[in-house]
Amino acid sequence: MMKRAIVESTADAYLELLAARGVEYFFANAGTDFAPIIEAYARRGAQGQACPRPLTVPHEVTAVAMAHGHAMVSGRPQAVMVHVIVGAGNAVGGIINAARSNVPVLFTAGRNPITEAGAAGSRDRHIHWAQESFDQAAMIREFVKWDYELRSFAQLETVVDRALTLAQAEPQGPVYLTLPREILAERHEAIEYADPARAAAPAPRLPAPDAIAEAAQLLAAARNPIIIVKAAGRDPGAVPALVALAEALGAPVFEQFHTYMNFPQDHPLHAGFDAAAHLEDADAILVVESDVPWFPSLKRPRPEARIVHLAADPLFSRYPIRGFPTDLALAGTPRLALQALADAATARVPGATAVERRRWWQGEHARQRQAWAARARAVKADAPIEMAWVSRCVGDLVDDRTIVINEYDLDATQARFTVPGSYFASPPSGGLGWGLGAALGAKLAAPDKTVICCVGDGAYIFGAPTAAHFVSRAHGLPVLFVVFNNRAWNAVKRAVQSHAPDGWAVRTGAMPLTELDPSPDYELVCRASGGHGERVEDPARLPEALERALRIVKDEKRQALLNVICKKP
Ligand SMILES: Cc1ncc(C[n+]2csc(CCOP(=O)(O)OP(=O)(O)O)c2C)c(N)n1
Repeated sequence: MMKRAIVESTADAYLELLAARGVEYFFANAGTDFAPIIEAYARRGAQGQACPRPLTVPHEVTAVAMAHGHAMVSGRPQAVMVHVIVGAGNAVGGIINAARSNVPVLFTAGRNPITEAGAAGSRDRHIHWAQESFDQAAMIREFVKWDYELRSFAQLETVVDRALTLAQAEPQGPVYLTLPREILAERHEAIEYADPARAAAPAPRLPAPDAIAEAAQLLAAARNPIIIVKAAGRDPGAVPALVALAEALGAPVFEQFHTYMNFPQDHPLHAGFDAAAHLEDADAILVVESDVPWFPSLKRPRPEARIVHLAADPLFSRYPIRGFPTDLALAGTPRLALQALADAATARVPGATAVERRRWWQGEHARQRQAWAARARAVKADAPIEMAWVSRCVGDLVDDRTIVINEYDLDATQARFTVPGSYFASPPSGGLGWGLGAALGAKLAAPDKTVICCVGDGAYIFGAPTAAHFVSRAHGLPVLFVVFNNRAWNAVKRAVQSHAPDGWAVRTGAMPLTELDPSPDYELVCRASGGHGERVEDPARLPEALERALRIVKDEKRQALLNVICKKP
């Protein structure tokens, strides 16, 4: 059906289309290029017309991470708009994260006026000369699925629909649209467009039946099959399918470097977070949505082990190098492919075999959990506080309505995630600064859930905290932030230790470029935006401090931050 909407400009028509296509939020960090957009928002607001809700986000790192966080929870792409090349420059790290996480984002930037005079929107600020670039998308083209510059009003519907469908086509990811000010400012009276859209992302895909049968046969024939998974839980529907497959095989599931909740941690076949010790015993390995199932330089499977990779893009085709041995690659929607494999495996694996294997792994599962619990008990009274204890205390707060965003330092062995869509960890690309914004975006997408954001003190600083706390207050997004404060970049220290275990840095104890001392009073940064902020140094008082903070988040709907002073590495 065609719809006709009254508009005043291209910018106005653009907002009309975004709203019609279901984009709910417009995360914006504005500049002079936004003038026609802001004018259009004002008109549409005054006249009661639908728009994506505009949110001022005073740093691009936060804006992109919010769109990332929203989409990873809701599954729906949102719009981000930043200021020409300089705003895009600040956003690049976040776009790299979204790309490597396969999260759809409609990333947009104003395009500096091209004309020096003569058009509505021509240059009228001194920056308009220096902010033009030869190829605005160049700085980010490698990490978006598509980029385009809006060239005329006539193509607006096609461009918006193409951007949104490409972002949502598997493997999903960000797209980049630049919006020249003259085009946005052009006067128009109406736009006619198809409503609903005549554009669609490809439907979910199942690998060919004979490939499923071959993979099922390969796994069923194994004596000791194992499953390694990282990001299948990006689609919460993949979790029950993975459970069905693991049960059909009686095979353990290792969440290796996991970025999502993929498999219930309390399931007897959940075998923890490190498959390395079992690689040599495995004669068949199913690698599910995992770019890095092991480190070949440290430990690899036996050469004769048969290996199946299953993912939307099992070759990880945007990675320059990735050479994990592969006997069979299944490309398709993990939810469908895993269920098909489960059905095919059930028919091939004798029930008694699955039960016997499961019994063995169940014992392993129980031993593991006891060891993890013992670790928390052993350090619970340690001062300065051990991160394992912080993790256990945070883990104890997790219920069926909790979402945890983890950008460093929550040790998943000390928590128990059992609900799909309840746990999100740093993107595979590891661009720091993601956590705070992702938590705010998650809260926006799931306002009834409790959102807890775990960050290292380093990650906290990268997350543009003043902007994040501003957004929390300004847009009513109460989140509990827990800063695991070890006053260092321990990840960098660990890299030095493993690079040169007997080297100068280890022997002398001198590790320049890794210290975050003196540590700021991070709790005050949250308080500066009306939040609750508390510093915690006594391990015994941590549980009550967490509960107090959580009550403030839930009852008073105010953000809270605990600055937990942890042992310095
Ligand atoms: C944008 C960006 N810059 C630098 C790094 C390198 N880096 C990886 S981890 C890390 C330190 C993180 O510190 P913190 O959050 O305090 O956690 P910790 O390592 O102390 O556990 C750094 C600087 C990165 N991943 N991303």
